[in-house]
Amino acid sequence: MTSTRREILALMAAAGGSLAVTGALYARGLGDDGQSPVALQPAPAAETVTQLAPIAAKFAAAMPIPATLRPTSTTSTTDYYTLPVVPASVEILPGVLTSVLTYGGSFPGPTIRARAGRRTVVKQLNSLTSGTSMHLHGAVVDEANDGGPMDLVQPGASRNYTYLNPQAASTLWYHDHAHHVEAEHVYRGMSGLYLITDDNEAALPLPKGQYDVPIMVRDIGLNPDGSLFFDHQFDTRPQILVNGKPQPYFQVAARKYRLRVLNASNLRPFEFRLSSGHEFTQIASDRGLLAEPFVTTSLPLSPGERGDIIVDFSRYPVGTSIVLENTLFPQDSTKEIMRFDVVRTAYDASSVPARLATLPAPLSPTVTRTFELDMDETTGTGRINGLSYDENRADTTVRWGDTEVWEIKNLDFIPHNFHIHLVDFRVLDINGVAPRAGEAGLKDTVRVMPNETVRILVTFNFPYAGRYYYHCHLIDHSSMGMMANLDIVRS
Ligand SMILES: [Cu+2]
Repeated sequence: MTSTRREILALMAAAGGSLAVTGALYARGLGDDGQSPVALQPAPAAETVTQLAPIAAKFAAAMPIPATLRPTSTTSTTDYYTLPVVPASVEILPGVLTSVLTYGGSFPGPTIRARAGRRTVVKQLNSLTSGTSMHLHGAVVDEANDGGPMDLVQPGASRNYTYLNPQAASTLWYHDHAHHVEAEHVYRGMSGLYLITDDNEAALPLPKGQYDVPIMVRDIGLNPDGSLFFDHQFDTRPQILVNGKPQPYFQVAARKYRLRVLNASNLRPFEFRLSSGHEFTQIASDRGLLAEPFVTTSLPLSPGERGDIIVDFSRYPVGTSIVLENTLFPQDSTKEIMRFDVVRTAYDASSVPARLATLPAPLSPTVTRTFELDMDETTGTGRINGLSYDENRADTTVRWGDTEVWEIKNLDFIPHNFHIHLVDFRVLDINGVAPRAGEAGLKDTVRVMPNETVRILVTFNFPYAGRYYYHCHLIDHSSMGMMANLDIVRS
């Protein structure tokens, strides 16, 4: 680890510590039940809240695969689902029940599988005591179904979310977005995968079925009694979970697997590698397949980003174990993510073709804008261009069809990232340097590390206009205000 990284890690912890004592943050948080909004009150002093449960024994739990949600009915055009938001008790630490907030009672939520061009309708019933708003991250969706921060499903109410899925095969995820409580809702369990496939992907000889595996990575902090600890800090979340279980193991055959890796953490960026040091092949990023496969030894993902990789376990003899490691700010408990145990051989007809998808050609920009991200530690608010989120303010208005360059600057010593609803974009450069091939495909979230300026190219030619949003997807930051309104207008 370089001294720079040590400094950043220390500052991440320090920033969280100072934020935790800001009363305004807690005033808009939830009560001890993790549901009820609490009245204005001072936050507890940071030094009173440091006792956490010990890290669970690593590689002791089998990695579960989130269940696929079954439709309640289907027609020739539409799949109908019911996905209630309900509190639940789940076993995260072995033998201990933890109260969480879930979609459909499971932690994480069930996986919804969709097909490009086919309609998905999700009926949502909110059984919590606070308002919710389900955002489908990465979806090309109209404003009314985007799950915006102010578009709440009130306690006891229900509504339908309708997705037309006019987009390519991609690994998306749904999560809560109710402003000021989205960070706590997501932290307490409100997220799940939404996988879109299409004819192009289906025709490729990539690993499929049981060899196409979601790897949903997040961190969490638990109190000694097993309840969740939540305080907007980075260093009070030392327990790594994959698909809801602590540092699990996963038994694989000696063949190729497609791993759909999602960083579902609130604040923690990762850089994944295999403990063997071997290469793997990245085939997709946020918004679908790359044009060509990218052979690499490293997969960096900040919160909300996705990376699909092909790992060929046939190079390992049966009996071998390979650990998925994190090389970014690796504290003792966050260095090892999970373990793959090669337990059998298997026939493998899959392959990674040299061409994966045809991406739209980048268009020439006519507008350039700059966005500066920072946390105001005196008030505990997140800001974009010096302003904290205001639902009544028009921040950025773009013309439908325009192509723009957005220059995003991180003014802080802590990591941020940048997510835009509805659209996808291309990363042009990071501090003037072209992105790695794995980040050169279609993205909807890009990390912006300390001292970085990232330029992206975005064309607002998706089939919808209206009010959308852009924000830091270190979601505690957006819940503190690092978010703004994006109005796409047809002229
Ligand atoms: Cu941020």
